[in-house]
Amino acid sequence: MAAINSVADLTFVGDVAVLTIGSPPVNALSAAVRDGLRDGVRQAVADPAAKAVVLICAGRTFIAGADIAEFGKPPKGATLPELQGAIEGAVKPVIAAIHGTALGGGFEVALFCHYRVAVPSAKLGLPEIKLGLIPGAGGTQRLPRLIGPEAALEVILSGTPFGAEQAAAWGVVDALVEEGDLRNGALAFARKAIDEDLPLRRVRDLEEKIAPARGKPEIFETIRRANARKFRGFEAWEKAIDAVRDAVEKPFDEGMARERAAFLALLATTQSKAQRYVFFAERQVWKIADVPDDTPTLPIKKVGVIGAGTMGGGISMNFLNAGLPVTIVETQQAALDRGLGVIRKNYENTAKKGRMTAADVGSRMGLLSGTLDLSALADCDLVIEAAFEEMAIKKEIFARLDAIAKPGAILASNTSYLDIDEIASVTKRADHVLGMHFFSPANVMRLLEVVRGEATAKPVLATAMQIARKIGKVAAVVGVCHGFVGNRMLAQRQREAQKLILEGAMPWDVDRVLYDFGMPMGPFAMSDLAGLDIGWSKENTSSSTIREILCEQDRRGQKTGAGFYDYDENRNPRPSPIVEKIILEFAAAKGVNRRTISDDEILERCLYPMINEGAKILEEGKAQRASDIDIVWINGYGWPVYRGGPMFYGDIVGLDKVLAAMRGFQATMGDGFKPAALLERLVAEGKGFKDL
Ligand code: 3H9
Repeated sequence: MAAINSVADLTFVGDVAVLTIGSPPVNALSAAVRDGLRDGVRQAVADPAAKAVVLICAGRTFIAGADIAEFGKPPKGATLPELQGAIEGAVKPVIAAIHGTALGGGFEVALFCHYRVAVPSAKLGLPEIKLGLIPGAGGTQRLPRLIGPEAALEVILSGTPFGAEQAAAWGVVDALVEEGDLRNGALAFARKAIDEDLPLRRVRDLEEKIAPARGKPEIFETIRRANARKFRGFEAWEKAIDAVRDAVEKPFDEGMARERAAFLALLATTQSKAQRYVFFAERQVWKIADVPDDTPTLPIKKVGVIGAGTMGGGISMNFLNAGLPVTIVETQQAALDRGLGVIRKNYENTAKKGRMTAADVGSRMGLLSGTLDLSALADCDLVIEAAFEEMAIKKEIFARLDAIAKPGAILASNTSYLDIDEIASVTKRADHVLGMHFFSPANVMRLLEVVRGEATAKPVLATAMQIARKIGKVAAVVGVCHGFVGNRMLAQRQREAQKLILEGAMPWDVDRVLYDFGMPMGPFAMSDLAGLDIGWSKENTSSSTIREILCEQDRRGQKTGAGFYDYDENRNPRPSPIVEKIILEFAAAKGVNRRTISDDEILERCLYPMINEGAKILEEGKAQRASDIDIVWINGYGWPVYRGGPMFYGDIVGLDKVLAAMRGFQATMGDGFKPAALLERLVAEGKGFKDL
């Protein structure tokens, strides 16, 4: 075995040279890997003893892409064109041997090769779009030549990997080899290439799959139209379509040059920077400073859920989907029946859409049981309480639960606001109590806030994180405070939104500004969807807010056909003259002198107080890192990923600008806008949240 460099080795098996890349954890295409590939292939090709070259990776995967951490830094090492020249231009067959995930630049390197073999479990794909990029090493030019432009754009625009079997069916992979025996399978293929004198098949030269699309711009127009909604606000996707159209219409080298230029331009955008930041943030969020990865966890084999309402039902579905038995407890038979019925209906609807089989519905429902008897939870390892949001009720439940649940069972509350420590105080196992705050609809939304109580034991916290991963959530550890991270910051935005419509804006103005910013909907559309009557009652209403007045007029949101907006029978919102009148009269009665409010002010008033609150959350230690807060907002509230989250956005705007605006608001509107000490400090030091 000869070392090419620190990550590449060249060995011989008879007349086949085997170039092995070993750069854990995922063999990303760093400068060292690029050097090793270029020099290794060159050396093998120059060696008269080699008749073919196998390119294979050590560890868990083939090259999983460019090294994302290298982006934006000065270029080092072999360039991709050099690498491409060495491999594609080799005068001996080069065969990629693929296991794990051949993604992005890794897949593109495999496409430089003359042949590809893979084990059936391997996955291939071009996920660059998820980083706000397009493939930059020929992916947009070579893949269409193998599978046609439409299928290539499906791969590129979805960013979702496809399996080796599909790859083989498409001819992207030339042979599937036995699972666990990749090296021998690849050697056998090399043997065949040598013995049968297989031609050096260069993907760049293939014509058959792209020729039929030539001179048919409508193909790309259709794809553009079909994707416009999904990609609202994103920049990269149209560049991907352009690049694939170039693959069809332009000579290969010109298409390559244009792809490269588009890739580099996207690399410099704030969007891509934000999406790459989120990539690492999503991985960081799992790490808890004082809870090492090897902290023991508790086995969770059976789950109890208290409450069969919307939340309890959604929460239960997560565990059923992961194959864990769930017992739901309710206080009334009717409520229990309704809750179980909704879960079944949800599954049946999924089955109707073809996303699940009838057998799947049966097996999931088979894991579910319902009861009115709390003591049925005695053998559960984890119980999640999703009862009414009132401290007295929660305390009563936890006291009873503590007496029933087996020793060592974890007791979690799905509270959105309440003090977990106070809830834990009524139990004799405060160390086994924490918050697991799901977001509605709980079976769909990816976010889970794991609320760490004063006394929560480390293995309990580690177990909650582990189970969150198992049910496919993104979990962020947060501290005990009113509304935790997400709702605490949301409250800032909601308060300002309400004030803005008194001062001069209309609900649809505020919503439009936030929608255009990239949020899925604005605060008033969101209120209408959730229902304006949450926490409202006919008995206690006093016309003291616009929301109360709307409820009094039975404008309680979408469900009553009217709220801040009027709705047609398809639930399409329209600005409401009635609401406009209500707002104007209410403002007049309050003596408010309405004024014109600019879109900029709406945005700043809604977002800067959130950023400021995020800074307070950080200084109080209620979140571990600014990027955790961003993960909460992206996964729980639909903050556009291309804006990186509120804290990232604060850094992009400039914290000095945020601070100056907060000071201005404070001077005119009071201490609700008092800047966080952390914000003051960071600005004084010329730093951003990224430097914490
Ligand atoms: C590209 O290729 C552009 C080209 O077209 C053009 C070039 C000119 N770089 O996810 P995991 C780290 S764009 C740097 O926990 P898993 C990751 O941060 C790239 N680091 O493991 C983590 O570090 P830590 C296109 C990377 O088994 C550790 O590896 N490629 C990269 O759940 C383990 O990762 C992609 O977008 C990277 N490319 O999943 C693929 N990848 O332990 C991105 C991973 O310190 N990667 N790390 O937290 C993935 O999708 C998943 O990591 C993968 C493994 C499926 C590979």
